[in-house]
Amino acid sequence: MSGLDFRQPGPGLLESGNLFLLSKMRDANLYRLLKRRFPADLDQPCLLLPGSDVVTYRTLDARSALIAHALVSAGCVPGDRVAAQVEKSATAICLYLACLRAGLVYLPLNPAYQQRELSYFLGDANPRVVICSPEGMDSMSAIATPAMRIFTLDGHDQGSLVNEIRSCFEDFEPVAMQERDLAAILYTSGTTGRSKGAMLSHGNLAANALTLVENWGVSAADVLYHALPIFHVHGLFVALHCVLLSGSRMWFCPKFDVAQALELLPRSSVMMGVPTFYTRLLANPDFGRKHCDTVRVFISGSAPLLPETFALFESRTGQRILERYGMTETGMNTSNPLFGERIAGSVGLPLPGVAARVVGKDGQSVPAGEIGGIEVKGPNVFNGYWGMPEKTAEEFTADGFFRTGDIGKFCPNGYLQIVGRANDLIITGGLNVYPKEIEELIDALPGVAESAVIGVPHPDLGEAVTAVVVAKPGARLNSNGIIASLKSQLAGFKMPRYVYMVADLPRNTMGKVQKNILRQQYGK
Ligand code: MLC
Ligand code: AMP
Repeated sequence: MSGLDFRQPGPGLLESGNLFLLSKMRDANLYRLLKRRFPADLDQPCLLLPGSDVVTYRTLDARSALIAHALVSAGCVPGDRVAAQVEKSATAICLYLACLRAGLVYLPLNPAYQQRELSYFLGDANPRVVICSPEGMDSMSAIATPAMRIFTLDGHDQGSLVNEIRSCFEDFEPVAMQERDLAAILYTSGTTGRSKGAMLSHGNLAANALTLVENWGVSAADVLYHALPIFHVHGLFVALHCVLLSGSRMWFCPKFDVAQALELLPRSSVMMGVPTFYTRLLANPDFGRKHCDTVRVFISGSAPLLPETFALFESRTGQRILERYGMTETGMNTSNPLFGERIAGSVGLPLPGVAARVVGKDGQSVPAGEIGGIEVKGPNVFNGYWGMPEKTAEEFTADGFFRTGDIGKFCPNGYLQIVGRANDLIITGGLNVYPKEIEELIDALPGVAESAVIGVPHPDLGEAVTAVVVAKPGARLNSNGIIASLKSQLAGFKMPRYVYMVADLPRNTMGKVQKNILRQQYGK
């Protein structure tokens, strides 16, 4: 690999009109599209596992076929959901590809979720098959229904799922899909405390992936540094699809680790990360140009990248981070350009095929410079929320735009800037947390009168979950006790990092808690 010049941008992989061709394709199964873009020589590596092995395109193709057969043998038929709460591994990627091939709906779940959280997802999505870690088997069996088959898979490609596939065939003809047929359901936290399953179709994923490969010039010469989790849009769709669609390869790392990043970046050409990846790199005094010489583009998203981080990164490395904006429901919507000005604090221009507008309270577009709600429309925008037709209808305008819940403005040069969010969403280390879910759990603890959960600025995570709690008269409560009581009920990333006990919460004349005052008070 050392002979490759990674800095050369790849040629545009799409001729204009390809999206039109995509819409005319009789079979919209995403796997069929991906496979067509695999290298002609299937023995080319796709996943580079640091310190050990490589996984070739041929292996991905064969292993995903085997798993597809196993899932079908387990009783899955097209449209069935397959839930996976598994560590990041090559087999987990094959499992996702197997679902695409068999027309099954992939439902990835954060391994940090606790039984209470999982129980909701299984109840809501009613998967036909559930795959969990061997350690999670007992807990999963306790909440699964008798109709659900459970398999195990660990982070080292072992488990009952792997045992199940040994006797099957190494080919599997992708099931014919329409563009609107579901490929995946990804749960996003909801303002009411109830998570919503975003239904993403084969057409949504294909359209967004084709656009990104072209826009970011991803080519077979690229090597992506992949340290993101694979249960979210960023790591599973944006990063993986860019690699598979360009026939390139990636360092496939279990998680983000600065020491490993310093070792692998000089052998990479693209990095995709949440802002915490960048602040952690910058916190290492050794990090600098020598680690970035081969990298042609650093991409950031999922949470706001502070202009200070952008500037510091440029002064240390000479590279201007390319920030883009997306969400679970839409995939990627806007991006700073590969060629042209990348502006700090801006999420760039609408991607080709994506219409974005900023609207005022009356729903009408506002002129550049004015702040309003961001709405988007395009082939990337999801089908709706699983089992929630009313909620889906509420989030779309009459002319088909999706209300993102983000607040922003267009600058006169056409670049979009995000200035806030319409709701109380907290983004911590690129993961979303809605306060309501945590407030409900805290309020249910004995001795708690009420609580308010807010995000406060945090140098590493962007925002840190913070709880402000009022005890009932006479109750003896302390922050450690509250944290201990929440631990078994909440995924670690949702746990409050700080808990403050107060006599009462600030309220406005309507009686509503003034979270802005709390943010000012505790955000220092
Ligand atoms: C882990 N922890 C977190 C956390 N991640 N706490 C707050 N916020 C987070 N994001 C907690 C754990 O519970 C644990 O707590 C402790 O931190 C150490 O856990 P860890 O697993 O070792 O953490 P670490 O490896 O440091 O992970 C931090 C991270 C990771 C920021 C590198 O969370 C990450 O990779 N985030 C990326 C998320 C992502 O891909 N988002 C994309 C969403 S898609 P304790 O108490 O047990 O010690 C999207 C659309 C778009 O938004 O536009 O892309
Ligand atoms: P998720 O629901 O996890 O997909 O998170 C989507 C949300 O992340 C968006 O609605 C935005 O609020 C936020 N987000 C994603 N990318 C950016 C970005 N570049 N800048 C600011 N916020 C972002």
